[in-house]
Amino acid sequence: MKTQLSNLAASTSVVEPKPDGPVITSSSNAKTWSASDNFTNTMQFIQKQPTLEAYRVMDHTGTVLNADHDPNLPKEEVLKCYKDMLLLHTMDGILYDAQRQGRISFYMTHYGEEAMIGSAAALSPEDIVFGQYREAFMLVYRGFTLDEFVNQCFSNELDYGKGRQMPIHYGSKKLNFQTISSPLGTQIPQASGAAYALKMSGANACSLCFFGEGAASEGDFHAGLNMAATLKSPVIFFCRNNGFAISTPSTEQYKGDGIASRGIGYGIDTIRVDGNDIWAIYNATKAAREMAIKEQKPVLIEAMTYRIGHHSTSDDSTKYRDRKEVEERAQFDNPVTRLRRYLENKNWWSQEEEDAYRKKVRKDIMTSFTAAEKRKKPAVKHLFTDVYDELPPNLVKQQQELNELIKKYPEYYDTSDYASS
Ligand SMILES: Cc1ncc(C[n+]2csc(CCOP(=O)(O)OP(=O)(O)O)c2C)c(N)n1
Repeated sequence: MKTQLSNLAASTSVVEPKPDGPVITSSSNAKTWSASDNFTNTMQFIQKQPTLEAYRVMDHTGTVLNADHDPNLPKEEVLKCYKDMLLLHTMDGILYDAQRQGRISFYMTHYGEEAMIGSAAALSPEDIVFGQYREAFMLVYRGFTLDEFVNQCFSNELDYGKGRQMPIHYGSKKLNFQTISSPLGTQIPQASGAAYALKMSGANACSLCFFGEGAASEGDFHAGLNMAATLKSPVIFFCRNNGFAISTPSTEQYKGDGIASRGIGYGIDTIRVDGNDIWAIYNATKAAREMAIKEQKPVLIEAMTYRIGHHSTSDDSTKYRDRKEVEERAQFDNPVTRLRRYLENKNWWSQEEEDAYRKKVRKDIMTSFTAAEKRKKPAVKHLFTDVYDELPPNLVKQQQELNELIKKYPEYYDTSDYASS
């Protein structure tokens, strides 16, 4: 008995932090319950809390509902956001069609989610962004060039991934945008880890992690949120709730109050916003960034929107949802139109400017597109580079065999389209 008690004491003793280790401060209201806490003799199971409302600044006519919430950004900044939306929209159209013509292998559009660019405008360039795959708006805003976009989609010799990834797996060290990896949810604990590193280094920056409501069903979502909450790490978890995970509607994805209720469950400051309202997204992200950095803690934003496009070029959404529903959404609650009306209300934009800008970006994209399509594919040797610092013997052997085969059977292994180095 004596031994058992001393074991118990050992297992509950407080571990002193090592003097040279990181100082971790306890944060939340989670605590050990004691006799003085709240107890009741009423037996009650709680099934539902009131549904969280979505914060909105501007309605579908572009009218700001409460002037105090208008971020009142300068004209140039608002125009940048709008022009970036138009560029994204035009690029989506061209690259989607290019896949249909068999010129690139895959593509994903952002139709209906263009207002997310408000999150880009609210961040600082040093904030580290982790995307899921539908976040090219962040790169457009941060200055990823059209050449960089299309070189990646064509997997040509200038693609940073050297042709080893599918289209839309963009990444940019220069722009603090981590390369996309499509296994769902993997970016979430990574973003928590990056935020913890920022905290440890005392940086004046946060990480921001995008994911869909579908990806929030992955175990990584829970690990990532809990890690950030308990370690008080400056990360903004940004859920794009567009109503679908490919063909699975969100009604079949969860039974609770969306993703926001889960943030609260993890003790994370949470807000739900109108995901088609650029200013709601901008204000929420700006405030979240300030809280995350100043108070060193995670924040969760759930942006409610609607995926107007198909999931990807591998999907035909008319098989599982009503075409009319999609058309109505596109027509009556379109984030691009909303911002355009805001601009028109201020007399900052005209039909002539719209026509001229659309024409210009189409031409610019086509110029990059034509050049990228003509480029060689990455050198064959890149099948073997970048994983190991020094190639292990089995890969050295495979590379030799491949080179011999290419030499022996040039009619089957035509490498003239591939760069030589
Ligand atoms: C671990 C894993 N499981 C399944 C898939 C296949 N998959 C790709 S996208 C997707 C749906 C994701 O939906 P959501 O997170 O809501 O993002 P959205 O596409 O709507 O933007 C699924 C199931 C995957 N890529 N990774």
